Amino acid sequence: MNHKDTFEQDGFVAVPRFCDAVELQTLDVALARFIAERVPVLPAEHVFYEDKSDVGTLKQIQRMHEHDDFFGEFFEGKPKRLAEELLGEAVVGKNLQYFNKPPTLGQATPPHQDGFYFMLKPCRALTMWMALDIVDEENGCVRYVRGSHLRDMRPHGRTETLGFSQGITDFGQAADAREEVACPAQPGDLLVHHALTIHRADANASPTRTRRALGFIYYGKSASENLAAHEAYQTKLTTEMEVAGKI
Ligand SMILES: O=C(O)CCC(=O)C(=O)O
Repeated sequence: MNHKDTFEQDGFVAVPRFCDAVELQTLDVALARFIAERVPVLPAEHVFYEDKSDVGTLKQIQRMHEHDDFFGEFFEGKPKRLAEELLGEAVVGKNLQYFNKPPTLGQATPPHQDGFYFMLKPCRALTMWMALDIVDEENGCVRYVRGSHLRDMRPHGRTETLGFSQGITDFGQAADAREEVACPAQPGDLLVHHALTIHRADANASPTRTRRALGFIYYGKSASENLAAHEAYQTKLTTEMEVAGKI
């Protein structure tokens, strides 16, 4: 089956070796530079730490494409072309994110559907997730519920997880367990999921290994955003995170 057919049938597709060793090396250098030079001056709501008093616990960076030309150009390049092929329409790049789960500290990613955060009609969007480290069951690989994008949006509620503020409140139904697929990945391997596909990840149980990845979000041109609701939610969330001392 080609990537588009697998994506449409399962709601996710794995693309091994999407980036080769040379591209990964370039991305790693750019990422190290970004963390050293840009992160210290980014708005607090774009950078999350497991422990904000310890810069070694960096767990998420938002909107990297807006803050750096290298990542801006990468975002408009080959991941975007693949997004257009998989969605079958022109797309708009919305977010380039960095994810890490530091050893022993990296928290679980609650089960969720990205579309719940995106607030789109129709819900035509996808997320790509590319491993920068070896990612397996021990350090918290991504897990998808196969075929869940063909069913409805599930109810979500507030979580305490910084960076993943909403989780499915009735997760754990028989089909969730039966259809869940763990997706270990090597550096450079790409996973792509539909915005309605349920996914989650365990905490990083490794005492030594990081679990770093880049995320790319693209919306189909046919999807309309409820911008007012989205901005209102982001503002409320930022206030809550500040009050809780998390950012
Ligand atoms: O890195 C993770 O654990 C999950 C990332 C994720 O949920 C996403 O990119 O939509």
